[in-house]
Amino acid sequence: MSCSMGFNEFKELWAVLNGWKQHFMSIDKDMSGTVDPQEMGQAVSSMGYRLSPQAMNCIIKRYSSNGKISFDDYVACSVKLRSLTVHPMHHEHLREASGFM
Ligand SMILES: [Ca+2]
Repeated sequence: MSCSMGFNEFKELWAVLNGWKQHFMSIDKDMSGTVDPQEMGQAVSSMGYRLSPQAMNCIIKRYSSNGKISFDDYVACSVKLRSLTVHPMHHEHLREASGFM
């Protein structure tokens, strides 16, 4: 595996990050620069995820500091959600996953 990143890969990554940044800004309704649990809940459902309030709480606890989610945490959280939902049994999986997140 190559460790160097080509320009095209960089461009792709940049586009992905930019998309996340746009999304992050769009869910930060009060433009505070952080996403609070309520904003995150709306964001998660707008991404098409259906999480129980318990699972949502776990995610917020894991990824926020003082109840606020920064952009970095938001990206980490999105990646986590994505990695959980590629599993074909993702509903079961999410329920289980909420135990360790
Ligand atoms: Ca906010």
